[in-house]
Amino acid sequence: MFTDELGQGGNAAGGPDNSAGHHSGTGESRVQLITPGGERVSHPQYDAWVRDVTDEQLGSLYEDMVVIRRIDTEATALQRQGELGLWPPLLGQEASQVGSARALRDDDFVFSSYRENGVAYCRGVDLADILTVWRGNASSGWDPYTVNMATPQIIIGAQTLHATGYAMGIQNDGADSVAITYFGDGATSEGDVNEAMVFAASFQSPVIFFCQNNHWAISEPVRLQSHIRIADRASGFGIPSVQVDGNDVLAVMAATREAIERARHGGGPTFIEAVTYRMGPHTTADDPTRYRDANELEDWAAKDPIARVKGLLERKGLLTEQLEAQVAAKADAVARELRAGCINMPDPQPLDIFKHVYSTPNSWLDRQEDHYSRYLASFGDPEGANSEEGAR
Ligand SMILES: Cc1ncc(C[n+]2csc(CCOP(=O)(O)OP(=O)(O)O)c2C)c(N)n1
Ligand SMILES: [Mg+2]
Repeated sequence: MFTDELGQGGNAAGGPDNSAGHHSGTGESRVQLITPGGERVSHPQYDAWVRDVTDEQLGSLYEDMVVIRRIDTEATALQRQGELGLWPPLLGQEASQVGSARALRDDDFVFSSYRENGVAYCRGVDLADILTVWRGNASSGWDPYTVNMATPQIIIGAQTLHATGYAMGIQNDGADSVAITYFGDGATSEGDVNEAMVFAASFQSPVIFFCQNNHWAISEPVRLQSHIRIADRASGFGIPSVQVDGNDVLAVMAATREAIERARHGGGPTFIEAVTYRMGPHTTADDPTRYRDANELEDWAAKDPIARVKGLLERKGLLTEQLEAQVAAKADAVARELRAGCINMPDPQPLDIFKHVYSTPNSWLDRQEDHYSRYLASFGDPEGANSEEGAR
């Protein structure tokens, strides 16, 4: 087992709350390369996977994380201002998303849940397209093949099956790309995720199971879902696994690169548990103060993923005024673009609901469209706004 090879000496990400009451069956350590205080600590196995990361690239990872946090803040504000129906914040999970997404090649394919808006940014998804669904303007936000990332899955865990199927396709094609699927701690209790792991292990498919253990599945704490570390669940399927400090962008990158390399060279699937924390509500419709302790939030604020990279840059003398200004300018520009893209998004027309249902003509759907269009016309809208012409 891969987990058995993990060194015992590495320090866990933080205080005892990190395990959220888990009873670790194996006592394996959590991979960490940057401490919460911003100190780079060496790791016998994982240092090698990020040795090539230059100072400039470290600055760029920092920029990504700041920008992603800004996207999240801006989208939350847009929801509060009535411009979005709902938003699922990723606050606190920036390192997990950036560290893993930046380890991918363009021809790798991502299958995510609704919370990986930071991954979408890294894949190059158009900013407004990230918001389309949350504004209620369309059933999905972008063409998956332009960025090699499927549109977010709301059905918990279903995307792990899609990723595994895609990975089996990669094998059939004889290609060396990989599929990566993102899901939460709660999703690991779903049948879909377990079935996906059975198939991935049986066929040794090139898929990475990337679990962001953010400690909560809405109001359900992770300790109720699993009495062992989530990473240890994978061994029951014969899938090598690793638990990393999910608030440590370098540790996440190192573990993801290792898993990708294994998958590219016929080594099959890997399960990564990135231990992080959902600092905000489940969605903007949720009030976490009703079910969780404020102390928990305070403990995790001390392990903030952005603060620790900033700390590392500072220790290395890389946190210059120029870098700070450049990062702030980028975050401002992205926030402006996101807001403008949201507010200027054309409203969908009633008949648009029939678009993108089938890729080929479908007589059954055409008939419904015809009925609906005649129904709309029956209102005799004088400006034609609801007529078929007006709708197109
Ligand atoms: C199959 C299914 N069951 C239930 C839900 C309702 N639901 C939405 S989010 C969620 C919790 C998911 O928690 P987790 O997997 O930890 O992901 P997180 O939201 O923490 O990122 C649930 C139960 C759903 N969307 N799909
Ligand atoms: Mg969760």
